[in-house]
Amino acid sequence: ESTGQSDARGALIVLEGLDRSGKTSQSARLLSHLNSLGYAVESWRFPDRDTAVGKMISSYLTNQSQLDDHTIHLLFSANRWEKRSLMEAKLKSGTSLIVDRYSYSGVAFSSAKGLDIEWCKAPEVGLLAPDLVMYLNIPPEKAAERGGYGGERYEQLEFQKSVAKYYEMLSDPSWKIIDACLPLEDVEKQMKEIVLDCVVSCQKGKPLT
Ligand code: DGP
Ligand code: NA
Ligand code: NA
Repeated sequence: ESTGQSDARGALIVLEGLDRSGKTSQSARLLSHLNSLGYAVESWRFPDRDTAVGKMISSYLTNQSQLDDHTIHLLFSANRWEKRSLMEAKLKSGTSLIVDRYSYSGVAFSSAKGLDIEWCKAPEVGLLAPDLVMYLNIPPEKAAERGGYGGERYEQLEFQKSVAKYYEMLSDPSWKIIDACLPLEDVEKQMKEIVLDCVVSCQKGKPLT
């Protein structure tokens, strides 16, 4: 594969799903797969807990601080905005990004708390649009059974059920819905094929939006 062309851009690939749907381990597998094929690729995740905003988010998620629902919503969004220019630079320079959670998490999790969905979407407008959204689909009960949750704020079955409903509302026909209950290797195989198609079409000049 010719991956060194300076005019070829990278693909913005987003993984979404409930907590414990397997996004994080699939991200790692996709990263090493694309790397092994010679593609420039990085794995990112939101929230990015390393920034100053990310530290506030992390403290909230681990119940070390309390914040108004609107406030934390805007912090999650700000955390995406603070990475936007770097994201654009990476994509333009030909690096593909596999991103574990993005705006859809922002809207689904906050709407699940009862915030107005349109209000939740507003601060996301102007972030880069993904080239591909893969949704790891798992019944909330199944996710909860997977070695239990880690104990962070949102990792509760009833809440995750509500998040799932909002994801369903947000999904559109362009999303690739992956059955996350299948064995890890089967999920991986499906995702690799979808991701490779996307990376190749972006290299061929699909415009960045
Ligand atoms: P993770 O690091 O992927 O486990 O995400 C931490 C938790 O935060 C997880 O329960 C999902 C939730 N989350 C991720 N992004 C957002 C967001 O933008 N807004 C809200 N309200 N929650 C989010
Ligand atoms: Na989590
Ligand atoms: Na968006």
